[in-house]
Amino acid sequence: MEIPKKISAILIANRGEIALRIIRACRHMSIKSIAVYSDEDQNSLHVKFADECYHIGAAPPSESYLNIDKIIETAKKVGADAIHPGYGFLSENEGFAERCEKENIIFIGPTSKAMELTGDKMKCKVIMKDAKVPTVPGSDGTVENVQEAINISAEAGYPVLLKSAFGGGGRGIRMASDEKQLKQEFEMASEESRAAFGKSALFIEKNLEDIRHIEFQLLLDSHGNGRHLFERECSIQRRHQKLVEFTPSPVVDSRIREEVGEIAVRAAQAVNYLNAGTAEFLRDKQGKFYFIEINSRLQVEHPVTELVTGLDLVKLQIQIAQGEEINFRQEELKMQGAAIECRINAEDPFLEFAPSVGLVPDCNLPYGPGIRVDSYLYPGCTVSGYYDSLIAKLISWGRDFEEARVREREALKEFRIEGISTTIPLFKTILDEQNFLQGRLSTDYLERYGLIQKMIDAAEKETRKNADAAVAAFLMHSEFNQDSKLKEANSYSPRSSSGWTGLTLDRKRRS
Ligand code: MV4
Repeated sequence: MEIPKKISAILIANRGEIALRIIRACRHMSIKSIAVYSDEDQNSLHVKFADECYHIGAAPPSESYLNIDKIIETAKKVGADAIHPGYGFLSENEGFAERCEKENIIFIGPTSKAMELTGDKMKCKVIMKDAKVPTVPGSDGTVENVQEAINISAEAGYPVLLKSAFGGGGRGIRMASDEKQLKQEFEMASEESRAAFGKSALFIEKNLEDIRHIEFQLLLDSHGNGRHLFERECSIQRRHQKLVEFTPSPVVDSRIREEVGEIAVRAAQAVNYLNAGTAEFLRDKQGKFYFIEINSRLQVEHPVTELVTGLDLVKLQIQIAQGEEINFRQEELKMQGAAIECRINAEDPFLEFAPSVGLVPDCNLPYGPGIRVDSYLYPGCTVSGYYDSLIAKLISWGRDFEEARVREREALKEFRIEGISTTIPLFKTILDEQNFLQGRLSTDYLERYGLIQKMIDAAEKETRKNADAAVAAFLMHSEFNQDSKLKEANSYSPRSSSGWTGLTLDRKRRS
């Protein structure tokens, strides 16, 4: 067998918080970290933190972080023997992994062949059925024509979903409640799939209702070892973007964890998966788990798993990539406590999550027992509109869910980011919401329980409280300054913006 080569320098083909996360792992392993950056990221923290940094192009991702030729050329020129793709950008691009393989650069992730299989949901599903991994009832591969679609749907039972084999993040999914609708949707879905992915490759699944998204973290090495690192509950999402992730899931006990975890490892082994990955499941209200896909990357929410296992997933990725064997048995892994992550995005949750970019003149990150912040923010930094809106991950750990929840909530209150809008107000509302507390979650959690309205109500209440405090302070002050101008000002506001009447103000003044 080939003698495994120790990695000495890693080029990080990414930016933001995940680039920093990877740089830290490099430092812990005495590996040289090499950052690349676009015009927009000249002053970004990953550039300042890395051992070396190289400019790779203009701000648009296609000219920098997605520019395969430029990244490979840089890696070779500067002597990087491995590339870590992070998440997003080139992380799930099998062509990029293949290019690395050809150029003799270690791609820190699965093989291009495994990525091709995990990227093709339909091929993947057929393999899973053969491996006795439970999948959603529906077609065994692509559905070529309307008649076939009708037959399969009748067997699976309506409503059904038409899914594109090359979709992702909810793209290319349509629902049909009956045969008539199926006929219409099938034509439109074929068209859409052809426009988006160049080919019409549709499959059909029974539509599962009232579902949770629960995923299992996986690690597989080149010696044939496969482990699962337990589950993450990711049901709280908006438009297929996860907002809050935590572990353990309130609907997973140790028996289910063991059972579904083993299925997840089997799923990964069926596609010869290597390195860190995630098996995604949908859980229906009967409590049945259905495999939907394997994500062939390190995920945004990986810290939640790190906090309850004590493992360093990026370090493990690097060790596996350089041929090392996983040095713990499944039975040795113990889930310790609970962890919660909120993805803080530079978006305005009061304005339908419109991106909010620009200078952050000042900020304060929270600290304290059980608090971890993965972020690229610093006072005076700039949030770019060219890239995704994730600016910080706030992760808490507690001995149980309640302790983690309180720590997370209080840390959210400490978090201050000036100059831009963020999703923090929404998280404050979620972290105190009854259904969240009770673990009553589903992929439509936000709409089902009116979380946006609850956030707006809370903000209005807060504004009112602040206005009252301001008026009270003003009046308090005016008592010691009984000049006519101030008295006049008081009489002009019989009702403050907060709804306080003059009468209530008077009562307050007397007390
Ligand atoms: C489903 C489904 C219901 N039934 N498949 C959306 C994205 C893709 N990863 C899978 N998705 C879904 N597939 C069947 N057969 C519902 C969803 C779905 C969803 C899944 C996970 C997390 C959030 C979601 C939000 C809406 C729909």
